[in-house]
Amino acid sequence: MLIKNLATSHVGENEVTPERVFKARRRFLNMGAATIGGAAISGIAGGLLGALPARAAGASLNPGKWSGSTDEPLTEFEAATSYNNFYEFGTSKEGPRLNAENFVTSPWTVEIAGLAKNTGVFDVWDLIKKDQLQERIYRHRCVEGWSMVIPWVGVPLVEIIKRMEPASNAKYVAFQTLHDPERMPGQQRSVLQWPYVEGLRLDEAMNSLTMLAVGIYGQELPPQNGAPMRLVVPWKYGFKGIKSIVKIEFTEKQPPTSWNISAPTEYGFYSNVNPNVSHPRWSQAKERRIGEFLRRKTLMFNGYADEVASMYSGMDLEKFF
Ligand SMILES: Nc1nc2c(c(=O)[nH]1)N[C@H]1C(S)=C(S)[C@@H](COP(=O)(O)O)O[C@H]1N2
Ligand SMILES: [Mo]
Repeated sequence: MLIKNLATSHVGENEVTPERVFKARRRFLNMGAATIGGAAISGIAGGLLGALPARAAGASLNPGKWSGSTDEPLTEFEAATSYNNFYEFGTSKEGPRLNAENFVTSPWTVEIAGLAKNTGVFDVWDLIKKDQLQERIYRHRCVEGWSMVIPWVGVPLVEIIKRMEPASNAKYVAFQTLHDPERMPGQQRSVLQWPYVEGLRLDEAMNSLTMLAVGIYGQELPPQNGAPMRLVVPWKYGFKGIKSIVKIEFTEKQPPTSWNISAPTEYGFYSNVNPNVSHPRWSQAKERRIGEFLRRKTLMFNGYADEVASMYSGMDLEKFF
């Protein structure tokens, strides 16, 4: 019953028209910003923020550059921060920005638990050092069929994992979002089992592309994007990118994941972007880049096959979807 309702609420992008996003795109083009280089990002973000009344800009960050960024045009800041999935703050795309506006994310602690040497409770800004941040521009694709290009700011998860010294029997990493229905009103409804949980195999977590992000567009994450810290796994569907993380645990067994719990025939543990394996209710062959009108072909592993395909060699990706 619950699963049925849920399954219908997570619809393919072809069934919705993100009209406000296209409007935002036109405004953006009117600003005459045709190309955006890494250096111009904060200026652009500042300009777009200026167009948004009554919203304070997040604290700015000073990330170092990273050579692997895609050079595709960035999604507009406004679209990336107003067209979100974050069920803790409502199931619509606009809900998270409106309902998370006053979500307080400071102070914030993260528990590191399970099969590792250096477990404990850390302040998020002890875990993630502000002078070690990197900016990485990644493609971001939702299973619903839309995609974006986002300049994330954060650190490779592998650096944190190495500091924690996982035990030899640690095979997976489990992640958990804050559970606090007072502060996250969406948790007062059973649209998902709370708290939101996700997981990666240890080698996936330690792949150099996997990031813990604390910012976008040169500033701290807005609440709707998962402040203060969220996961970014660019070759997987967006739902693996768990937001507002309070716990990271090293485990021996494969951990449960929220979307798999809610609709196991639709969402598997791996959730790799795979144009050859359809979602049961719609094809994954194409996607709509937010801000563009024509769909484009979805790339295997979201275009990151060179970096990640070897982790899945010998696996039947229709079975391990
Ligand atoms: N805690 C939590 N994390 C979450 C979600 C959620 O509902 N709750 N939604 C996921 C989904 S379906 C997507 S597509 C991405 C969206 O990230 P964005 O809003 O920054 O684009 O967040 C993921 N992380
Ligand atoms: Mo998603």
